[in-house]
Formats: sequence, C-alpha cells, structure tokens
Amino acid sequence: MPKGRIVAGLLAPHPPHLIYAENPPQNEPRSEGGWEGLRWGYERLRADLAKIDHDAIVVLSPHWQTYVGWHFLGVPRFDGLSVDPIFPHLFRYRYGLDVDVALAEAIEAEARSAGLVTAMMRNPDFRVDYGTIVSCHLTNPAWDKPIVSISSCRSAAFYNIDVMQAQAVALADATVRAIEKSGKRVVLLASNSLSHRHFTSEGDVPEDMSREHVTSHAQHLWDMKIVNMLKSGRTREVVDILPEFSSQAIAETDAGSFTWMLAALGFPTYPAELYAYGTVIGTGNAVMGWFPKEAP
Ligand code: 2X7
Ligand code: FE2
Repeated sequence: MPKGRIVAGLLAPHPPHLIYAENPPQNEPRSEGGWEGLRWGYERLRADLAKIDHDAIVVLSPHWQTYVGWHFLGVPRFDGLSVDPIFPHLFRYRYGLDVDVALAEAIEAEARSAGLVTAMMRNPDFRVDYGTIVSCHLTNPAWDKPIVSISSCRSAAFYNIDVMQAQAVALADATVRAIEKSGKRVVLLASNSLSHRHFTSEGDVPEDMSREHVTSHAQHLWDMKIVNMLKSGRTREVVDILPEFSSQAIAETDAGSFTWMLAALGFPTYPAELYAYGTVIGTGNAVMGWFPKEAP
C-alpha cells in the first residue's frame, strides 16, 4: 500500500450567510444572494480541488467546542437539521454526511498515544456543528467524500493560547502519522474566519451588501498582515504571532484549527493560493489553499 498523504490544506471559513446566499436545496430560508466575492472564491477553490484525487476530508471546527480533550465523530452516518443558534432565520440546513470512521479512529489513536486527551463521539443522534457543515458544504456541495470531524478543544480558554498551540501541533503530527499509515489521499480544512468581531445588529435584508464592511480599520490591518504573510509563505511566523493576532483581532484562530492545518502541512514556505478575502457581518474571511507537491 502506498503511503497516504495530505493532498491539500484549505482555509475554509464557515459563515452560514454564505450558504444562505447560495440557496442550496438543503437550506430552508431563501435569499437574493450576497457575499459574491467569497462565494466566487469558493467556486474557484472547488474547481481546483476537482482536479485532485482524494479519498476523505478532515475538518477541525471552532463550533464543536469540547473542554475535555479533542473529540472525533465516530459513527458512519449522521442525518439531521442544523439550525444556527444566532442566525436561525438564515441557516436551517438538512444534512446527511458520511464519516470515515477508520481514519477518525486512527487519528484519535495516534493523538492519544502522543499524550493528548481524546474521545470518540459514538452517539448517532449527535447534532453536527454548523462550522463543520458549512465548510464541508462550500468545499464539496455534493457531499460525495466521507469526512473526519474533529472538535476544538478549548485549551485557549481553559489554560491559555500557548497550550492550545502546543496541543494543535501535537494533533497535527498525529494526523499526519495516521494519514500516512492509512494509504489515503486526504484534504484538510481549517474551518475558521480571521478577524472575528461582528456586528450586533442586522438590517431588514440580511444580504444587503451596502451594509457589509470590516468592523474596524485595526481588524482590517491585522487581516491584511496575516494574508500577506501567508501569500509569501511565512506560515511559521504566522503561527508565532497567532496569540497576539487572536487576542487583538478577536480572531477565530483561537480554536486551533488553523495552527493544526499549517503544522500538518509542515509549515509551508511556498505561497498560498488566495481565492478570496471578504467580510461577513464585519468578520474577516480568507479562502486559501496549499497544495503540497507529490514526492517524485
Ligand atoms: O461562525 C460564524 C463566523 N465565524 C463568522 C461570521 C458569521 C457568523 O458565524
Ligand atoms: Fe465561526
């Protein structure tokens, strides 16, 4: 069996507004569109991903929050209705998704033997979080690949962000070891926004783009600093300044998803593909991709 490998790492943010704007059959509310820049970026990402053979998608989501360790979906199939707790008028999505349980168990076992606290989620009625659902839908709306979904252990909140970073790197190493042993070709998704301070009020038409802008100039400057560093391959430096970025820009990177993905890719020094940057209710979102070269 050939060694498995990561074929792509994607920064795949999950504002539910993007699904609302697309009007897919799974989502009940209807819209007139909106946030086209980000959605067209996702379109280009999907076109690139379609050229890359892959067996599974592994996603780490900030909205599956666990305080005792890192959890993994461990049931082959989940069906349900996901309703966004803050935006129930925009996101009521009927999902049906397949899980690569063997890969999930393999990553969990590697992580546990590296000393991380872990658990498998074996409840078939568990409601899958909207971060996992939105990032997976926007990356693969056909849902024709099994996923592995990993929770965000809130070590940044429970201890501090340095503990989160150390654990996310250990989880990344475990993820790589499990993927290599599996023989599979795998896509990783870091499901998170960049700056994350959002508006506290909404207009009558949520998709009215005349209202959309970044929350503050400071948030914009932080996002541009991070995006420009990623575009020029400075991923290790990004992870080094991530604690400062996460606290000053209230960034969603405190979840560990982004550190995990960049570490699993081996802190790439080649430029990232930037598909889009755009704001959603004031938060900063970049859709980006890293495509490691196959060893000759
Ligand atoms: O979860 C989110 C998010 N990360 C960004 C924007 C809007 C809503 O939800
Ligand atoms: Fe979020």
